[in-house]
Amino acid sequence: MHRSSGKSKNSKASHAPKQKISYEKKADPAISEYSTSSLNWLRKAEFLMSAPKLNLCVEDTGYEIAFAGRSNAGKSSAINALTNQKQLARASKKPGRTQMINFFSLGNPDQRLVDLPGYGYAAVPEAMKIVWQKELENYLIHRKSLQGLVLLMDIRHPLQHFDVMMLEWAYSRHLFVHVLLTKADKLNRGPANKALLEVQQQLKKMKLNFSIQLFSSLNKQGLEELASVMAGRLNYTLDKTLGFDLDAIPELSVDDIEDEFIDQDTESNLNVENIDVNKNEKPE
Ligand SMILES: Nc1nc2c(ncn2[C@@H]2O[C@H](COP(=O)(O)OP(=O)(O)OP(=O)(O)O)[C@@H](O)[C@H]2O)c(=O)[nH]1
Ligand SMILES: [Mg+2]
Repeated sequence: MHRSSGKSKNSKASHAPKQKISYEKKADPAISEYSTSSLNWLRKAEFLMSAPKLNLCVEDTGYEIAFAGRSNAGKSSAINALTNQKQLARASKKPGRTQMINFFSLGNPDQRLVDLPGYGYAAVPEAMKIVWQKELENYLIHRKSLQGLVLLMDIRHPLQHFDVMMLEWAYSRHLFVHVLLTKADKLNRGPANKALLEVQQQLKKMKLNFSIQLFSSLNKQGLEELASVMAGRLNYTLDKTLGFDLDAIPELSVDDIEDEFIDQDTESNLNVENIDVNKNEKPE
């Protein structure tokens, strides 16, 4: 509701011709039709299989996009938010939850999302870590259907050593990367935008011209943007026969938030390399 201007009836303004002013933000109809339709399509996601190693993965045909990032960055939660399914990918506040390469089909086995185990988590036994990292590396190097990566970084600790390695490696392999600064809900809007700008500038300095956005699985910030990127990269074409109402996605209840998003933020037990905690972080 808009407040009255407080001007008297006799002021000049009251004699001016009345203009109807719309305060509604105008969305770009082309973008929003594609992104809402993409979200609709992503909701068809179904679990295909989990593989402990490359030669046990689903057939290497079609297109797939893998969600990569440090342990606990929010990869599994992002897949669940994107597909609007609470437990499609297994998220957990315990770091190191995802230990296999998990495949999800999108209404067609030749269009897939992949949830990868996280890297940089030092609290798993060394021998196990070496096996995981080796399998992850094998997958990333040899998988022909891999189109690119969604690289997730906690907005409060972006561009850690392994992230930079991953970005440079993807660039050298001509894979696209779409960067998500996750858990954006942990910062207020100003500091979140500042962090986005800073990471953008650092990527530019490294001559890594990748797309980047803010994201929160908790409040679904950035969902439409991510859906459009995924759909575009997986060759999804708009199906005008499907209607989709973004408002029909159920809001998370307080209970859901408590169950799914009690992020212990595990800096203390994560034992990852040089975490740089942002001073602007919201209080827990
Ligand atoms: N506040 C907040 N918490 C989040 C968000 N996304 C994920 N979390 C929490 O962060 C923790 C880790 O989330 P996961 O999705 O399991 O992270 P992951 O990257 O898949 O972790 P690994 O499988 O160990 O590699 C969980 O406690 C989530 O509830 C978010 O957008 N906001
Ligand atoms: Mg996971």
